[in-house]
Amino acid sequence: MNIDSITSTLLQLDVELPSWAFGNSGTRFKVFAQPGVPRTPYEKIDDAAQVHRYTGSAPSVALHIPWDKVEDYAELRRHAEQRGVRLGTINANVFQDDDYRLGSVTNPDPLIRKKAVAHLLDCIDVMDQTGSRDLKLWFSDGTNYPGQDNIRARQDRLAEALHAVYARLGDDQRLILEYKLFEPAFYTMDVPDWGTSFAHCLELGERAKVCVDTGHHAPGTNIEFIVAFLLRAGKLGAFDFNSRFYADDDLMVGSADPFQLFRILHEVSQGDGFDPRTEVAFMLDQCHNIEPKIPGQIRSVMNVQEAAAKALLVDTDALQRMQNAGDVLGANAVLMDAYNTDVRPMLAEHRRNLGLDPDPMAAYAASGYAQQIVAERVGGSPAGWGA
Ligand code: LRH
Ligand code: MN
Ligand code: MN
Repeated sequence: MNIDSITSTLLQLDVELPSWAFGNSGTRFKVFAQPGVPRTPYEKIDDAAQVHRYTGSAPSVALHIPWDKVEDYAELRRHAEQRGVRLGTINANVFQDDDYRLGSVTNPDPLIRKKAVAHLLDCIDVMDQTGSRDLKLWFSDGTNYPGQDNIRARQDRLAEALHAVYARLGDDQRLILEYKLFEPAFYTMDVPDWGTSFAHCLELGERAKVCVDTGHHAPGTNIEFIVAFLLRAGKLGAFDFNSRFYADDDLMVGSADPFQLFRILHEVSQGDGFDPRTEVAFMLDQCHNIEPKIPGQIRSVMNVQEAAAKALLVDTDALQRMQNAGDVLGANAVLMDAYNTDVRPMLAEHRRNLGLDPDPMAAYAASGYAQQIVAERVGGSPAGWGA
C-alpha cells in the first residue's frame, strides 16, 4: 500500500469523542476535581472542538443522556456546528436511578421496565433533534447472587425492550448494543459478551449492531477475533476505545497495549472497516481521572491514528502469499514489519499537508486554552461521573 492511499484512508478515519471525557471523573474512592472543567454540555462541546482543531480527526461528540440533558437539543446542535463539530452517538443511561437497583429493562417489576424503555424512547427523540445516527445501549443489568432472578426470564424482558426500541428507530438510525463481562453486576450480566449482543441484534434486524468496548472483556480475550467475526457478519457497529490493565479501566486507548490496538485495527482493515460505507463508528470511551482531559483526548486520537497507520502499512499481498504458502514465520514477519515501523514522521507530514500543526499536543499546550478555561470557569460544577 502506498503512502497516498494510507493518508487518504486516514483522512476518512473519524474518531468520535465522548462528552463525559471532559467532565470530572474518578473511581469509587475519589473524584479528583480539575480546574477549568466544563460546567455545561455546551462547554464540553467547546473542549471537544479543541481536540478536533488540533487533530483534524475528531469531528463529532457523543452525548450521554441525562448527563448532557439540555432544554433545546437543536440549539446544542447549532452550537456544535458553530464550533466546527457535530453531535454524534446518543448514549442512553438507565443505570443511575434508585429504581434500577435490580435492573432496568430486565427488572422483575414491569413498571420499572416501562420507565427504562420510556427513557430509551426519549433518547430517540433526542436523536431526531441532534441528527444522530446511533443509539448506544449499555445495560448495567444483572444479578449478584445465584438464584437472585431467572436468567431466561431476564433475557425475555431484554428482548422485549429491545424490540420496542428498535421499532421506534427512524430509517437512518441504528441501535448499537454494548456488552460487558461484569460490573456493576458480579454474578450475571444480562449482556455479558459479544455473542449475547450479536444474537439479540440478529433477531432485531439490519440496523441493530454490536459495540465492542475494548475494556469489557476477560483478561486475555482475543478481541481482534471478535472484530474479525463481527465484521464478516456485518454486525460490527461501533467501538468504545480505551485501554485496560485489569478490568474496565477506561485508560487512554493504545496506552496499555498498543500492539493489541494494532491487531484490532489490522482486522478492521482486513474487513474493510475503515471504509465509511461499512459504517463502523470509532468512538473513545475513556475517563481521565488524573491526567488533563483535553490533552488526554488529543493523545488518544493520535494513538488511534498511529495504530491505524501501522495497520494500513501491512503488505497484504505479501501477507496472503505467506499465508497461502503456509509460511508461518514469513507471515508473522510481514505483520511485525508494519507494527515496528515508526509512522510518526508520516503522520506529522500528513498533518502539515492538512494545514495542521505536526505536533497536536504541543500546539494545544501553546494555545493558552487550558489557562483560559481555568480562569473563565471558576465555580463550575463537575459533569458526567462526577455530577
Ligand atoms: C460502561 C460504559 C458504557 C457507558 C460508559 C460511561 O462501562 O462503557 O459505554 O455508557 O461506560
Ligand atoms: Mn463503553
Ligand atoms: Mn465501560
